Amino acid sequence: MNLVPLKNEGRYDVHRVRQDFPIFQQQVHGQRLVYLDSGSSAQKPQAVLESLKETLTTHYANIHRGLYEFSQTTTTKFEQARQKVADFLHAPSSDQIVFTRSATEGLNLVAACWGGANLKAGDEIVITQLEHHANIVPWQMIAEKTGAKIIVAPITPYGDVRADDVIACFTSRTKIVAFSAMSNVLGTITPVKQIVAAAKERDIVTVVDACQAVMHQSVNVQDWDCDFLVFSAHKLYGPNGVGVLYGRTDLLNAMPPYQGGGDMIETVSFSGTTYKNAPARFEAGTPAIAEVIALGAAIDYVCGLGLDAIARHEKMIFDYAEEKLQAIAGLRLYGKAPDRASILAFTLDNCPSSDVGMILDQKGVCVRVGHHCAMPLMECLGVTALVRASIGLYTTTEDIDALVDGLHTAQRLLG
Ligand code: ALA
Repeated sequence: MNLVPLKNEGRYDVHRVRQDFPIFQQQVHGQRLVYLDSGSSAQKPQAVLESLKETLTTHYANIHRGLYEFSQTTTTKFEQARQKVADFLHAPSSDQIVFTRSATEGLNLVAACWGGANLKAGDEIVITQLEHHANIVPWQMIAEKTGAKIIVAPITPYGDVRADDVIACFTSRTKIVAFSAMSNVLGTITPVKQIVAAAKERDIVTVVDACQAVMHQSVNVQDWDCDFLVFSAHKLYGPNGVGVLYGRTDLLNAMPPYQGGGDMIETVSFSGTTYKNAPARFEAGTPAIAEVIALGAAIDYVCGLGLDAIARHEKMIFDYAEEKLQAIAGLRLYGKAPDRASILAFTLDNCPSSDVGMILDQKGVCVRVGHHCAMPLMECLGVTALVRASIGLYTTTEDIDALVDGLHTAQRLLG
């Protein structure tokens, strides 16, 4: 990750930032809320809640369909949100931004539409060993339909994805490579540019899962030069029910639609239907209107804080957490890739991870426990479950201290 070296100059006032998140006014089991599960879904700032309320209470109407003022206003705000997403990703055009139901739907869309139209028996799809199920299962489904094969690039024992190991999987039959820019389990940051550059030389289409990356680093699709990229709004401090698919214009417009319905057609008759170009081509039906507009508000919010300032803050918290966790006897941290961020996964010797999670909950500490939607990675690490603490822009050193305190309690009760 390209960051300005950490200097904690006090410009990022996390305690003030936390006041933007109403949820932190609450207690859990009579304890201060310690939210260390942002990798699963991030909390929402007031600006996002207000945006939802504003759309729904002051000008709500369906979009792209009404000539009346409310519909025009809502349509304008919806399309402004699309432009904000395009600017956020440094996409050349907002026409390359497709709103889906989730990042998962975006990956399914690419697998079904691009894969369905372009893959044939014997073709190869390259993924890596640390993918989330959402970047494994859609490829398995299209491989089954088309006769294509999945090739899995290995990770190192440190949980690192080396570009050379992915590139070594490329053959004359490789048609597409799909990989995560940042692991949701180990925090590993992958060498996106190197993998994409090598794929381009071989005419291999590239798909980047940026669900975790997007909340911790600046993402530039032109710099990465990827063909497709997905992320979800709810991890970027935005609402649920909205995913973003970025795609190369020529690829998007050559793909068949994902679903049929309103808004994606040019003309419909019983003798045949013609389709609009992207993004409408892939946006059949009424979308999550207020939620898309609120994603725009979430982007304004994180950009207002500053992506570099957030990343520097999170790095400070990550370093603090790593040092504190490493000092706990019997705690085993997973993932030692040289480039990683914001996520710490671990086990406690002789303490079942689910029990650890329940004890932490009693202390008001929210973490995710289990396979983290990455069973093949778990198998490769030789574990069935990990405890995962994930850091957000509101995480404090007090949160980490509470986690450490809870882990000592778990050891006392379970060990
Ligand atoms: N993908 C989310 C996670 O890692 C749900 O927790």
